[in-house]
Order: sequence, then C-alpha cells, then structure tokens
Amino acid sequence: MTDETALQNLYDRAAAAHMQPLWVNTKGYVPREPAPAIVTAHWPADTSIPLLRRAGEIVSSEFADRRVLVCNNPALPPFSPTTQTLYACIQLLLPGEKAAPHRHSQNALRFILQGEGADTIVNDKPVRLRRGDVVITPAWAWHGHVNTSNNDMVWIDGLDNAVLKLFDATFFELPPHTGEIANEVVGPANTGFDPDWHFKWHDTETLLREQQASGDPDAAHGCRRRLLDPKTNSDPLPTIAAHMTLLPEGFRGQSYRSSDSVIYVVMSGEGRTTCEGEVIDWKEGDIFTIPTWKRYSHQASSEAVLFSISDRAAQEKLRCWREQRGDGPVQIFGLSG
Ligand code: 1HN
Repeated sequence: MTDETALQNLYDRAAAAHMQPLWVNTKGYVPREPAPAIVTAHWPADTSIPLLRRAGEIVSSEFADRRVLVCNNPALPPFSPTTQTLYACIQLLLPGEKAAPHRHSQNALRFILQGEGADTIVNDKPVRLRRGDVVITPAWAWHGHVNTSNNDMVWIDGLDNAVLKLFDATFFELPPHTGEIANEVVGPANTGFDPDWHFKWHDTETLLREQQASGDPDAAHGCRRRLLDPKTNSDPLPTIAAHMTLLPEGFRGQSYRSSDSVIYVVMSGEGRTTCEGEVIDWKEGDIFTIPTWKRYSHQASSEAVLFSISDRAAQEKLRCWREQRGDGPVQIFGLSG
C-alpha cells in the first residue's frame, strides 16, 4: 500500500467506526474567530405589526395559546431562532384576553412595546405592564398573561430556547389541574416573585437621563444601562443580558464589535445602524439583529431608545466574551478569574 492508500484506508475505517481524524479539519473544530451562520436581519414594524394585528382578527388567544410571531433569522431554516442562541417574538394580547399559565426550563423576559394595563402573572403574582417595562420570567417560573384593560398590548418576548436546545435539557409543564400529568419534581421550586424582576420604564428612564446629564455618553453605545439585579449586581437571567440605550439626537457612534450576537428593539425614535456594509434604517417597533463579531455603529436622527438582548450573560460565564472598540485592542473578559 502507498502512503495515500494507507491513509485513506485509515480514514475509511475511522469513518465506519464513527470517528474523524482531527488533523484533517483542525480549523473546522477550532476556528480562528467566529464565522456566524446567522445574518444581519431587520423586521420592520411596518410589516410585523400588521401581520400581528391580522393574527388578532383571525386567531383567538385560546387557539394560539400565545398569539406570537417568531422572528426567524433569514439564514436559518423555518422555526429557527432569531440569533444562534436567542428568540425574539412579538406578542399581541387584546382586551379581555388571557394566555394560560405554563412553565418551562427556558429563561424569558418581556419588553412592552405598546399598551398599558395588562398583567403578566409570574408565580401567581400579577405584574402590571406599561410601555418600556421589562419583566423577567426565569426558568421554571409559572407565567400567564391577562388583559383586563381596554388597550391592545404588544410586547417582545425574549427567550433562550436555542441554548436549552443545545443542552437538550428542555422541560415544559402545564398546571396539574389542566389534566396534564406534571412531573414530580424535587428541588428548588421557583414559586415566588422577586420585585427586582420588574424593571419599570420610569426608573430606567430616570437612570438614563442621569447618565445623559452627566455628559459622558459611551462612544459606541451612547447612554446605556445594563438591567441588573441590584442584590447581586449581575444579570437576572443566567443566559440573557438586557440593555436599555438612549441615543441623543444626532448621535454618531463609534464602530464596535463583540462576541455576543445582539437583538435590538426600537422603543422610540429613528436612526440607522450600519453593520459591515449592511444598512438598517430603523424606527419605532423595529427589530434587528447584529451577528457575533461583526463591526457595527449606530446613528440617531432623532433621540432614540433601544432595548437589546444578547447571550453575553452566558458568554461571560463561559469566559469567551470579548469586545473591540474601533481599531482599539480586543478586550477579553474574565479569563484571569
Ligand atoms: C412563551 O412561553 C411565551 O409565555 C412567549 O408568553 C413566547 C416563544 C417560544 C416558546 C415559549 C409566553 C414564547 C414562549
């Protein structure tokens, strides 16, 4: 046998044994840097809100359980997430409607885009929702929604389903009285409600305005607050970091990149985000994504408020998170700890 045929023979026998030689594709196993499968994508409110309202006319909340349209990254097959890790969904709850309680091992949060006066009920505690509020629903917390107000409620659901899918550790449960047999679970119950799970827009705005008044906006992100649990000063969910950003009118941000893919939701205002040649002109209610490690910059033509979620919380725990501002050095987070 020549070396070539001996090698091929080895590879064939390895493949038949479900084994691959690492050296044939080392960079496939250990890429030099991220090569995201997702693309920069934009879900304009001009398209998403009319679709959601049409669903409101022809799909009852009972039928749907949740009247939710899922933002599917265009580079991924149907029913896939918004980024490689997170889902952004847009949900409509009309006056008088309910969404029945359930719980699951995915972590979730809600960001209220339109309306006021419905409640999300987290572990039996009703939380009154207003535009700009963020409500945290951690893994295995019971949650349902009730709209006793006269207002149509539109909110964004952010979830880490794709992370749980990677772990293949997803569980879902309906309350026992619905007849579905609940797993008998022994362990921490997650049956309470922590008031720190409710980030009220009034409080967030006050903090952003204080930052604005201090006159020291971040060159890339303007005035920005990470929504943290004040008791631990860490992200309230283990996987999802959430930020609220205020871009002053005329803001032109420095270019920036980071290893977390980000989903932005425009709460108010108008502007443009440029991401490696892609231009996203956004306005109120729009959703857009920035893939991992792509350079992007924001511009605001009016004062604008952006809500964003990313998998940074998980990446920091895994010690892979890094960022770069302009052409400055790459900063690596948490490797020495
Ligand atoms: C979910 O439970 C809700 O509780 C919303 O309102 C969106 C998307 C995927 C999986 C579960 C909700 C969801 C979801």
